[in-house]
Amino acid sequence: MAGHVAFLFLVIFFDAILADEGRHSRFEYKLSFKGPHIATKQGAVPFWAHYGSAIPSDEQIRITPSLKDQRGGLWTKTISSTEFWEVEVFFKISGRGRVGGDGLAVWFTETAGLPGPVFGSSDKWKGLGLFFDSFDNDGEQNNPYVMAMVNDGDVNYDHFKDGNKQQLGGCMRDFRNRPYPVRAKIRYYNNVLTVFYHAGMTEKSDDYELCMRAENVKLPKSGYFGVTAATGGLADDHDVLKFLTHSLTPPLTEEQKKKSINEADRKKYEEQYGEFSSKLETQKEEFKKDHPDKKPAEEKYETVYERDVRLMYEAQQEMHKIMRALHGKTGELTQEVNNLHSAVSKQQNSGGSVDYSMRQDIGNIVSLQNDVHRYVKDIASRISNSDVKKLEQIEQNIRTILENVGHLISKNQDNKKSCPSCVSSSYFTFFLCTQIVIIVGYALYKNQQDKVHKKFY
Ligand SMILES: [Ca+2]
Ligand SMILES: [Ca+2]
Repeated sequence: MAGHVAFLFLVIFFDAILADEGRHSRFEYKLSFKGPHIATKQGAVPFWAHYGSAIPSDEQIRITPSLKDQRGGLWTKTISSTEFWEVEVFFKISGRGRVGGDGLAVWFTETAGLPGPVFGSSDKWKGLGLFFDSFDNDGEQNNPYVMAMVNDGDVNYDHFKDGNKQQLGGCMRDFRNRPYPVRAKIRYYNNVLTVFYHAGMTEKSDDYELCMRAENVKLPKSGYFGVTAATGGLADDHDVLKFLTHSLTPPLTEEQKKKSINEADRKKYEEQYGEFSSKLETQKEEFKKDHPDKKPAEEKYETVYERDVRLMYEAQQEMHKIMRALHGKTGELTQEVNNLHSAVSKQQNSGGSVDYSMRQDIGNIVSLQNDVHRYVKDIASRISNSDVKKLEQIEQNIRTILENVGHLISKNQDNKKSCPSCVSSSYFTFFLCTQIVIIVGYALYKNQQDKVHKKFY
């Protein structure tokens, strides 16, 4: 007996060393669930599919209620392609009777199980089943019992003998009606299968004890995790509160270790990420159910923040474009006006008849052009002032320019014969109109940008 105990301690000791020094573990959120908010409003568990009597709720999934002949189950939708892994399951089996039934099973199988006779799942599975068998079918007074069984897909579970000749290993523990959730930690690493058991008498995470250990175990390299339960003539509530899966890979090299962030932080972030993903998935499913005709939110909508940033960016881009165009066009316009002016002066010097009022008009246009230019510069340099007054002034100037241009054009046409070197009136009008459009456009964008600025600050 003492030797046996010593052996157990040795096993636990070496396992602890392995846990500390060896494996690299990664949380797999698509193969896990935990509360709060396990279920969506419609009663689905993100990344998991359930069947039979299973009813997901906020904090747990009731795989069977304490009613006769119930079967229920919950399986991952995603296939796990990691060869080695560790699963921690938190559950409660409770019933009013001194004896309960039938029990609960945790699975890792090549294909997801269907409703069936083995603790709520199909027989002849390919992979591992860990059974929490409440009812003593063979009358050996060795139940409740925790038992691991590996099946290659050909064997029928011997329900009437509690599979006692089929087990890979196990331990006799009473897991019914415990004050806290009972836990099982199943580790499959380098073809060694280890099951640790937490009796649910405390909430301490380190109260695990070794239940069974087997070497040279061959499980499918990829498969589905599941948890199922069944009741018979006797019935218990079978509730699962958490299912946490980690993939296990060989330890990191020194170089990989240097690159990776602190292990504890990483685990924490992974689990947080898993929770967020799960929550997001829940919300997406709820949204889909509530709005069956609409596309997923992220395709169609942007957040308020994203929209504001986009508006600001677009407004600034447009402003830059307009400012560049304005700059270029103002230069061209000034050049044209100067040309016109010099043409008129030339004509005057050469003794040609010059309409005095026409020159006055041109002088007016130049002065107004300068006014407009000044206002634009002023607006550009001041962000917070109200632009309404200035816009009105600009508008007034533009009207005056248009009137003057009208006069100029008619006079220019009258003088066309005596002024062959003058700039064509339509060309000149084009430049003026372009400038007007640019100024108005700029002013509008300026206002828009101010609004966006005010929203932020
Ligand atoms: Ca049994
Ligand atoms: Ca038995």
